[in-house]
Amino acid sequence: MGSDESMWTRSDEAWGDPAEAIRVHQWLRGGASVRQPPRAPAVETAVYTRPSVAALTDTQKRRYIRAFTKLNTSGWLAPYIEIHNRFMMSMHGTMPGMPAARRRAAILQFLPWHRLYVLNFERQMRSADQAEALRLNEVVSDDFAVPYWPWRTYRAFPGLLDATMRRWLFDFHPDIVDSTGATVRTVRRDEPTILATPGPSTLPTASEVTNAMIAAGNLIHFVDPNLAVPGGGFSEALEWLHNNVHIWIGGTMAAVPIAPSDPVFWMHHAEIDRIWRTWTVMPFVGDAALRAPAMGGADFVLPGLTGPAGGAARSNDVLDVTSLGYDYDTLA
Ligand SMILES: [Cu+2]
Repeated sequence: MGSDESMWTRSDEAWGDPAEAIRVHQWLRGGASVRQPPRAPAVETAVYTRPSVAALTDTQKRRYIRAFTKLNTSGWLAPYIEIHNRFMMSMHGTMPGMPAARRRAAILQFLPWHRLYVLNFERQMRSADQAEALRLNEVVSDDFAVPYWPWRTYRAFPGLLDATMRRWLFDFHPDIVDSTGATVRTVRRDEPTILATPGPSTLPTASEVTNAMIAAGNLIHFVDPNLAVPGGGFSEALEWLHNNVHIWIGGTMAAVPIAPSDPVFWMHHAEIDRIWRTWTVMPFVGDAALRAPAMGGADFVLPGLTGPAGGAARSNDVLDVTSLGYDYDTLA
């Protein structure tokens, strides 16, 4: 995996070749039909709390590995990876060479699309967690939620700063299978870089995130009104910072079509989602439209995903996390 158009680029890199991006997009559009991920339960009555990776117990660490392994080996992870590959030009506004005409829609899709994506994954992981507990005659509470990796403060790969089981995730390099059960890759990372931190790093800082949220005491527009400056709106600025985390991990995480193969992907995206959630409740006065931009209206469909109540998914359906059945232990 190394073709440039599918690698995440850093926020300080130039845009790629538009013709190449269009070619990739067309190829994806014409590619093999994607298996729909199994539908998540339609209604959640509980609100699940996503914890920080810094607060995980050893038991929770083992349960994450176990559920991820179960999801992968049963072939249920494969459709998630495939969907991210297939629609990557629809829901990442910073893809190299994004055609100008598609850019605004892709920027608008980035946060809502990944919110629902992580939520569907989380529900599958919860089922896998319960299935494994049942198989092994264990009693565990039905409380699984994807942990978030707060890389602004936890400035290391998840686990490496912990007192116990420090390498629980670092030493986990699953062999990812496709929907037929054939192994298609082993998850890889740039381990020398990861182990060298603290040091020169593309991991975004807290002040970079703050700058993406607020300028001169006001919330930044969700999307820059005229799209003049790449990274000028909240969502796009956050997306660029998110790219830098992918690049810091390297290997599988740095390649857009396969990045969800790495179990750390989901913790990273939970943190991105938590930043969005935080931004929407920040106590700033101002234009409500800043926080809740036109998401293209009720028909703004999130491609490839099943909606929270089944059927097609729309951006407007995912703006309120508590109605989706989850929240975070802390907002920041
Ligand atoms: Cu993505």
